[in-house]
Amino acid sequence: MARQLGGFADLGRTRVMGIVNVTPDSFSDGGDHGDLAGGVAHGRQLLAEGADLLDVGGESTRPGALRVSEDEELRRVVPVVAALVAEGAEVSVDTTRAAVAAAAVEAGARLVNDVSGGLADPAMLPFVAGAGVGYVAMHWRGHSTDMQSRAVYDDVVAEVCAELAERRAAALDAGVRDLVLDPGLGFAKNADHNWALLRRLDALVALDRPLLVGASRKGFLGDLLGGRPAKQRDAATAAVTVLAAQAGAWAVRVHAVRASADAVRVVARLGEDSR
Ligand code: PMM
Repeated sequence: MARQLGGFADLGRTRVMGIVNVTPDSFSDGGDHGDLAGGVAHGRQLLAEGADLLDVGGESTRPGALRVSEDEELRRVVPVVAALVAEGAEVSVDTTRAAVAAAAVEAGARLVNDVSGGLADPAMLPFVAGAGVGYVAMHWRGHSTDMQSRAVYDDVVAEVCAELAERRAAALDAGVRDLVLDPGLGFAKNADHNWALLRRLDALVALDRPLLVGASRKGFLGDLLGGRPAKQRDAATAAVTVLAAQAGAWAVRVHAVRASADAVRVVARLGEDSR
């Protein structure tokens, strides 16, 4: 099982990636920390809760969200990345733009988290290959403005795996070495699609790259819980973390770190006695 990623220490368990959304319109944090000081303070709090890695993003990808300009994305993301790196954090940048990835890597980010898997910006894969940083390729069928119209599958598990295998080939052909794959829960997927993918995490792990799972506070958990608002979906998120860790995921991407940090330790401890 390809659970480790070059350039990142083997923690002997699934990593917890804490989300630092530096956006005024993020669906789940309502822009509580949409500025530099707020973003940095939030990152610090997530580190204190046990985050292994902080994912800094400046463009909301919630369904229907409008795109922000590259300048605005740079303005939001780069100072927060630089400040958190200066505090010793391991940082990834959540962006589909090569120029933003480049500025964030320059500021010390070690992983590029691209929800488009290299499809949004043709300069992305060559940049990552040249920079020698890690790369997350997520399953994606188009920008958030109209992605839900693309949530059409005959067999969602087979199609997501096949499309991810294409992105894997494109990334490796471009020279990307340290590649993580992600099924992209909620991206051109309805709730049934998300559950089908979570039921078959083994098929995603079988793609033979480290796996990242991002279920945190997503709408399908709210649907399950009778329409509960985003910030009240963290226990369900931690339950998904258990499933992901048991499947051997490299990392989970979450808003509320502590519960998932505890959960990945429970799963790791359980695995120790069965070796
Ligand atoms: N989900 C969101 C944003 N970025 N990145 C990866 N790799 N995987 C995801 O599932 C993912 C992502 C949307 O969630 P947010 O708006 O709460 O950050």
